[in-house]
Parts: sequence; C-alpha cells; structure tokens
Amino acid sequence: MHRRFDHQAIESKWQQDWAEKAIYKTIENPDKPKCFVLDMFPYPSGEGLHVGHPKGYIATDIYSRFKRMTGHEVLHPMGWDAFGLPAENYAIKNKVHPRVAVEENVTKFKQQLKKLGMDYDWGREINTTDPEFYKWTQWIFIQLFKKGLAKESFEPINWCPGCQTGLANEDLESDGTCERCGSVVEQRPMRQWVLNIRAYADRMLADLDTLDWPEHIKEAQRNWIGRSEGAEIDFKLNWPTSDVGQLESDAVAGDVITVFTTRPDTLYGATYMVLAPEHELVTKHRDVISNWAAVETYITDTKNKKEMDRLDDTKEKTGVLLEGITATNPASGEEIPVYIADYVLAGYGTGAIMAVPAHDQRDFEFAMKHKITITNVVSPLNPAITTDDEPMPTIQDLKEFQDTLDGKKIYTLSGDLRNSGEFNGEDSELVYSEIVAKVGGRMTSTYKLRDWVFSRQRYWGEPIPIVHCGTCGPVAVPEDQLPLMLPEVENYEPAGDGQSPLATIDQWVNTTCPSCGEAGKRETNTMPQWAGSSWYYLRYMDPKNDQALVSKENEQYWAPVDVYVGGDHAVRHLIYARFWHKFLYDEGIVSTLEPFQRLEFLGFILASDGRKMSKRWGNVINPDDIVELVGADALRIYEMFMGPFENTIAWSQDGLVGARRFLERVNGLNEHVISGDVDEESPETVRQLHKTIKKVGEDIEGFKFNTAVSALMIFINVAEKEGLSDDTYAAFLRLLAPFAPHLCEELWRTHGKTDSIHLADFPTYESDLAKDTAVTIGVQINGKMRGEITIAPDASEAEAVTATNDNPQIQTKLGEGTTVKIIYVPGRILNFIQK
Ligand code: ANZ
Ligand code: ZN
Repeated sequence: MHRRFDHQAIESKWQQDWAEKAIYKTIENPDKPKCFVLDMFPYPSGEGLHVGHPKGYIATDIYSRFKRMTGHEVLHPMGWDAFGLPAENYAIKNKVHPRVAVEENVTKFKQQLKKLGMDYDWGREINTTDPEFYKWTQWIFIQLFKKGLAKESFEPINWCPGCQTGLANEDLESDGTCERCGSVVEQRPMRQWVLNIRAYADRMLADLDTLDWPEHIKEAQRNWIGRSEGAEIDFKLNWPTSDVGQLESDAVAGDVITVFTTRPDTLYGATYMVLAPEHELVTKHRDVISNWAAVETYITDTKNKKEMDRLDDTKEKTGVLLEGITATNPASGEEIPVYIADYVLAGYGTGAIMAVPAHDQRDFEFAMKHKITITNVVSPLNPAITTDDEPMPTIQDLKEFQDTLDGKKIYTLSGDLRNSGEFNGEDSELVYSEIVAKVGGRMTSTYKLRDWVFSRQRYWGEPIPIVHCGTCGPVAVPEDQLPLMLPEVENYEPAGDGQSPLATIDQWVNTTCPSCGEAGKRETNTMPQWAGSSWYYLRYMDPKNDQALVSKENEQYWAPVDVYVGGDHAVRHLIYARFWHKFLYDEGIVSTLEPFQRLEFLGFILASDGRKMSKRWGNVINPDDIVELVGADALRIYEMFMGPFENTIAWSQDGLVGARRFLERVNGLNEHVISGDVDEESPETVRQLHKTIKKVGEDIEGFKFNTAVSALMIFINVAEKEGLSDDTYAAFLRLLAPFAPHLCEELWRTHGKTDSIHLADFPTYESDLAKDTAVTIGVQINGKMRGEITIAPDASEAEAVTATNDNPQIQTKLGEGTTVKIIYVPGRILNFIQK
C-alpha cells in the first residue's frame, strides 16, 4: 500500500549521519577482497550538473554499495578534471581567474552530488589543478622525457585559429574542424612537444584482447591505432651527372627513396614513384630538378590544403613530375619517373610510395591522367572471379587504351604473378616476403596513430617542466623542484602570436639551466587537458602521498580499476591513459599491464524533446529540482529503470512519478509484515524472495539495473498480496538499499536496527528456492507446433510426456499417427516424431 513520506527530511538526516559516522571511509584492508569502482571524473563546468550527468555516477554508486555489502573493501572516489580550454574560456568570458571559477564550480558540483546520496569517500577527492596533484603529472612528463618519449618536434601541427592553440589529431572532429570551437584547423609548422605514443602501439593493440570492454570501443581503438603490415623498400635515385657538374648541391648520388608498401608482391608493377610534397628529399634535390619553379609552386599549394581533402578519393589526383631525376625499380631494374603529389601524406609510412597503377585505384587514376605506363602484374588465381565483371585487361590493352579506360575497376586482390621475372606464375601471397628479401627490403608495420601533440599555447594547464639552455638544450626541471607552479599572469588570454601567456612573464621565463647553471629560459607551453586524466585514477589509491605518485603497497592492493564507467572518449582519454599506464608499468610504478579491466559504456539521457540537454535548447533539467520534488531515491530509481544502461533514452516525467510511487509502496510495505510465526509465511513469498535475491545480485554485477529494479517491483506485488515475514522484509530492504539508500536506511532503523543498512550483508539465496518452479514449453509433432505444457524446468522426458495428457488438443493430434521417436530439450521443447 502507498504511504507518502517526507523525502527531504529523510534524505538530509541520513546524509548527515553517514558523513558524521564516516561509514564510507575507505581503507586498505588486506583481510578483504578489494573492488575499485571508477567514474570518468567530470570537468566542473559553470553550468553544474544536469540530470543526465549522474546516470553513470548512480550506477557506480549502486555497484559499489553492492560490493561493500558482499564483503569487499570498496574504493569509489570522485574528483575534478579541471585544467583545459573549457575552464579557461569560461574564465575569460566571465572575467574571473580560472582558479576561482574552478573552485566555485567544484563547490557547486559537490553539493549536487552530495544531495544524490553518493557513497564517495571525500577524503580521497582529487583535483588535477591542485599543485600537489600536478606535481606528479609533471613528474611523469619528466620520466617520459628522460626515456626519449617526450621530445620537441618542428613538424606542422593542427593549429586552431579560434582557440589560438595547437591541437592533437584526437581533438579534431571527423571533418577536420576543432571539436571545441568548430574552426577549420590549419597546418602550422611550430615547435611542439610531442609524446611518442606509437612506441606503445603494438602493446596497446595486443592487450585490448585481455580487456573486458565493449567490442565497439575496442574496435574504435584498433582503427585509431591503425596498424598496417608491410615492407620498406629502397629505390635508388639517379640523375645524369653531366647536368649536375659542380653544383653546390646536397644531393648525393646513391641517395635512396624508402617507400612503405603493403603490397611488395606488386613491386614489378611499380612504374613510377611519388613523394609527399613535404618530403625532405625534394628540397634536397632542388639543384638537379630542372622544373624547380613548378615544383615549388605545387609544394606551396599543398601547404594550404586540408589533410581531409588530400585523402578524399573523389578528388582529382594532381601532382608534378620531378624533371631531371629518376628512380630505379629494384626488382625490374627499370628506370621510372618520380613525382610529387598531395595524395601521398608526409606523416604516414615513409612519406613516399612506389606507385602500382595496375592494382591501386589512386595510382591508376594518377597514371591515367599523367599517361604513365601501367603494368599488370597480378591476375586472379581463379579466373571465375572476374567472369561476371569485365575480363582483366592485358598490359597491351592497357597501353593501347589508356585514354579510354577511365573509370574502369582494377584488380586489387592477390593472385597469380605476371611480368614479375622469376616470380611469374607464383601465388602473390606466398612470395611476398621472397620479393622483399630479393631487393633487400625490410618487413615492418606502420600506424595511423601519430605522435601525441602535447603542448598547448594556453595558460590554464600544467607548466611543462623544462628549461631551454643554449648549451645543454632542453633540460628537465630537477624533481625536487616540483611542482613547478603555474605563475600568476595579468592576462590569461592567448597572445595570438602562437605563444602562451606565460611567455610574457620575464621573471618566470628567465631562469638558470639546472644542468650547467648558465642562463636558461623556461618552456612556456602548457600541457593539454588530457594530461591529468591520463593517470588520475592512480592517485585515488594514495591521494595524500608526498613521496610518490602512489605507494607500492596501495597500488598493489587496489590495481587495476575493476569497473570503469563513462560515456565518452572511446579513443582519446582511453588511449592516452592506456599509453601512460603501460609506460608507468615499464617504470615499475604500477603492477598491472592495463589500467581499466572492465569498461561499462553508458547511454546518455536526452531531454524529453529528444534533443541533447543544453542551455542552448532551454531543455536542461537540474537534478536539484528533481531531488526537491520527489527525492534523490526516486531520481536514482528512475534513472536506473529507464532502460538498458547502455541505451540513450529521453527523460520522462511520468517515469519519474512511477519511481516515486514505487517507493511509496516500499514505505507502506511494513503493513504487510505478518506478526507471529515465520513458518506461516506463504511459500510463494519465500520463493519470490530467493529468486529476487539471485536476480538483483546478478543484474547489478552485470550492469542490468533496469531489470534489477523490475525484479524488486515484482517482489513487492507478491509480498503485498501474500504478506511477508519480518526477516523477508529486512532482506528486501537490503536488496533495495543500493538503489534507494535513504529510504531503506530510514525503514531499516525504524525496524529496530542500530547499524547502517549500508554496512549490512547483502542477502544470500538458496539455489533450490531461487529456481523457476515451472516453465512453459512448446510441444511439436513432426516439427509443427501443436500446443504447450507447463512443467518443472528440470522435468524428465517421461514427466514431460505425461504432462501432454492434460492437453486434449495435443492428444487428438498424437492419436493421428504412431510416435517413433521423442526429442526433448528440458526447458525448451518437446517434439514427437511420428509415422
Ligand atoms: C604499393 C601498392 C600497390 C600499394 C597496391 C597498395 C596497393 P594502408 O593499408 O592504409 O596502410 N601509401 C604508403 N604510404 C603512403 C602515404 N604516405 N600516403 C599515401 N599513401 C601511402 O595503405 C598502405 C598503402 O598505401 C601502401 O601500399 C602504399 O601503396 C600507400 F596494389 O604500395 B601501396
Ligand atoms: Zn645548460
């Protein structure tokens, strides 16, 4: 029966009590198994939480309470990812120092979270902008620097004219615009700090297989890393020496162009080469390139092109022949032309390709346009493959009809080799490595993953702890001088000249070289917003340690994160953190190969109009209002009951009301508690209880919170009808406690218990009682469905057959033939085979 309750009084009373008694205080308790449950920590925005944000936090709260009740020591912490552009932009807009803005926002967020009754141990709160925290971010950077994994680079990088800073590839939308401000990102050559994340690419790929993560996230990471297996092959460059004479040229006879190819089997068909326009060999040979003016113009044009457009397969393939130089195909010995063309990218492979127009679509289009020889070297092994299509053109055809072949499909698979010298007639896949060996090539792999551009020309980030010295080069700030504090500036807006605002503080910039003691200058770039989040989870294990990032004991006790929950960052954060973790593993700081063993990806909550909740649409719902209206418990139940956790679902006020009414029934349930002998409890209630214990436990473990809530609702239906014992009532409260911690605590205490329900044990079930007592299965005759029977799930074949006696319809049909065989699958189907 429904009974109303004063949620405000109940919720604030117990929140205060829990805090006073510190019931969620986390310790390292070697006598208990541990469980580390982690949320992707929020960036504390000025707008505060909307009702979508807590969905993941509620889930981990339920999960961690369940784990605590099942005998685990639980680490369920919360903190703030507070560096980065959004905080800085907010601060600039609202004319407050980013630190002040962050403090205000953190206070707001914390209040909101506290009202939801979360079981965080706030004693372990962290903040990436706290010098005691970023001291260790800087420390990790120094270790990366010492190992040669953090280095300066002068290659062109993504520059966002809107945000006035360099960006990593991961910060771009798929159309190449800035994900923060939408500006078209330019390529700008700039001095940068980059991290060699590629050094860990193979391990990051291999170890994905050991993770309990959603398959689509693993696949996104595989694609982002983008490993290609292939070979590097050297092509000799030639130019007629008589033309060169006494040039003041850097060009050296015998220079080679190294290409990366995934198809060395097509080497004999490489009839020209292409260098990326930015390739260093191009300018190096300017003195022997007779059409240098045209070449230079093309290089300049390329600089203004977006990588997206260069990759666009529908665009016409442009390029310029390097007149005066040729290359030698190391297999066929033929002299072939060398081009520059923007469809070859500087940052992939070696920035140079051997072009095989007969078997590569881009090369084919380019060759057609520039009238370059096309040599067919692979034919289908099984000629049947092409009979539906047009027959493969022969080389002769190709040569004669080049002009008319436009738009034709070419053969790009493996097959029988042709025009390939000693390899003629061989299966191209089988001689792949023999061809590589013959020309002195090397098997290798290349990656789409680029260096991680790790410097930002902005204020609100961790200062990069490096001093530049004229003699020693870049030198790490000594570790005992960490944290290198972010200095105060007058103006924290970007300077616009590509320098960070820190560059304007002479006093800070000018220092002495830690190595030789001469005058040096501090690095003025700061770290990207992804730095702190790449290792923050480790700090929760030992947040106050000023001797180490994390102590060995604490790390060994808590690592790895058992469940990580969030709804963004399939790549980026989850790639960066895995990279740093593996590095810290190599450094002996962490003991596990991976940071996050299990990942649960959540679906978002949309506004009731089906749009994203945003100030812009005016459809934001503040959790504070909901908590005031129906209480935190109802909000928690509602968000978990909305649908499968991973689904994105729109908010509904009706659903919220339903959750509140359920809790009112819970509040009235004690009226159905039977007084007197427990033996009088209806067997149906008992069975239902055991089934519910099993279901709720398994569903929480599996992050199926919606079906757990519905099991609790089914239980209450039975209990209201049949009545329930005192013990059953107490067990039910404990099942519900992780979901509705306040009301359950209230009812538990009014039921005479003295200790918090959240420190009680989760109920256990008896398997026999938790079993389904009956299942309904189909009965078939010769494969045709003829009716149903209801029997015990583990009923024997004989029992199943006997059960059909009660079904006249089946009996009539059975009478029409003679049964020769019976196929019975318990719990599934009973099939009579008749003659
Ligand atoms: C010869 C060849 C013949 C190729 C053939 C393909 C087919 P994925 O799979 O993406 O790794 N390539 C190499 N470096 C490049 C660069 N910097 N810019 C543009 N293209 C580049 O692609 C590898 C293939 O892409 C390589 O194999 C190379 O062309 C080209 F029938 O070499 B291939
Ligand atoms: Zn020096």
